[in-house]
Amino acid sequence: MKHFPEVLDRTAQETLVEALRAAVKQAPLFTPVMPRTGRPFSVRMTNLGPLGWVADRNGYRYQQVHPETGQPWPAMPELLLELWQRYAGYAHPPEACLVNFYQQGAKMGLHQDKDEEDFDAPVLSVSLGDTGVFRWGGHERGGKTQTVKLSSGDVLVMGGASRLSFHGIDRVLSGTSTLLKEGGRINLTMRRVTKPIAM
Ligand code: MD3
Ligand code: FE
Repeated sequence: MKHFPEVLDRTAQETLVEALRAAVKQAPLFTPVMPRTGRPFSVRMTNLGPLGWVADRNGYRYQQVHPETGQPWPAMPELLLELWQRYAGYAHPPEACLVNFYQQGAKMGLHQDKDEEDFDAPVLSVSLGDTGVFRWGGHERGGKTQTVKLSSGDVLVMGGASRLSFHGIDRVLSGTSTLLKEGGRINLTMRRVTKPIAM
C-alpha cells in the first residue's frame, strides 16, 4: 500500500468535483444492495469508464451500462487517467472508476475486492471532501488491521500483496473539509477489470 497525501491541490479537487457533478447527471448515484439479502449499502455509487461495478440481489459484477438508465457510463476525466499513468505503475489503462459517495453516517465494512480478473493491476483511489478513516489488514478476515486517515486530495495505491487485503471505511469525519458544500466524502477507485492481452 502506498499513500500519497495532498496529490491534488484545491483547484484540481474543485475541477474534479465539477466533472463528477456533470457525470452524475448522466449516470445518477444508485444504492447498491447486498446479494441475496437485498440489504442496502449506506454508500451510494456510480461509475465512469467502459465498465462499472454494480451490486444487486443477483450478485456483484462489472457491466457496461448503468443499472437504472441502461446507458453507458460517462468517460473517465483526463485528470484521472493522468493520475493512473503517474502513480499506478501499470502499463494498461484502467477500465472502471467506481465513485463512492458517503453522506452522514455512511461507512463500508471490511471486504476484499475480488470481482476483477486481473489482480496484477493495482487499485488507485482518490479521496475528496471529508476525511475518511480507512482500515486495512491482511488476506484473512479477522486478522490484524491498522488505520490511516484519507484526506481530500490524497491518492492511495493498493498493489502487490495489498491488492487482496481486507479493507473498509470505519467512518467519515464530518466537518473536516469545505470542498463539498453539503459535506460528505467522495472516493474514486480506478480499476483494471480484464486481463490485458499481448503484454
Ligand atoms: C485495498 N473503497 O470501493 S478506497 C471500494 O474509500 C473501497 O471508498 C474505499 O474499498 C473507499 O472497494 C476504500 C481504497 C481502496 C480501494 C480499493 C482497494 C483500498 C483497496 C482494493 C484492494 C485493496
Ligand atoms: Fe474495496
